[in-house]
Amino acid sequence: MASALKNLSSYDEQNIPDAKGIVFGIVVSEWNSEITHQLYQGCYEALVKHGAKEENIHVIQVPGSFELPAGARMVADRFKADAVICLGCVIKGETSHNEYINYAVANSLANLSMMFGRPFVFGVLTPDTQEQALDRAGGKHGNKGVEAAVTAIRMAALRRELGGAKSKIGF
Ligand code: DLZ
Repeated sequence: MASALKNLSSYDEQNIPDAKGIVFGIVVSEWNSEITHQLYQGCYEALVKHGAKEENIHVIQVPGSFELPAGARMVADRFKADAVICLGCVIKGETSHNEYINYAVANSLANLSMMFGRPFVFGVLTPDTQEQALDRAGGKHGNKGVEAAVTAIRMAALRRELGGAKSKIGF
């Protein structure tokens, strides 16, 4: 299993594009806030570390992960965000509610990405236990908020690059 082997959030910091000039939206779910606030912290710090301006990072909170896509749409419309990062944590319970939420959020964010032609990043933890969540929110397996930030920067920069005259991208 991949998570047993490494910190899932490690990445080559030298190969991340400059985030200066990119407008970001971050949508944070209030459910399991002790986890999601850690994800947010990691995400925000990673964006700033790679050059994002604080005035270009727009943050809202929504009640639960199910509301992430609607919140993401609002942020995209209101702030003309180049990339929207959605942060949540859905912990498996006794019923299958987690599956309904996770599939709905994943599908909706994929649809938004296609509709808007810009990244709507799935930064939602889907653990079986609180411990697994903590491990991925600044614990031994890193911080998924950082991964989500890096993905948003890379995809927004790719879109920016494709708008230019280059004929080869990523080589
Ligand atoms: C209802 C619910 C449950 C049981 N569990 C979670 C969870 O683990 N993580 C999460 O982000 N949200 C949860 N929610 C709330 C739903 O996402 C949503 O806010 C409500 O169903 C209202 O639409």
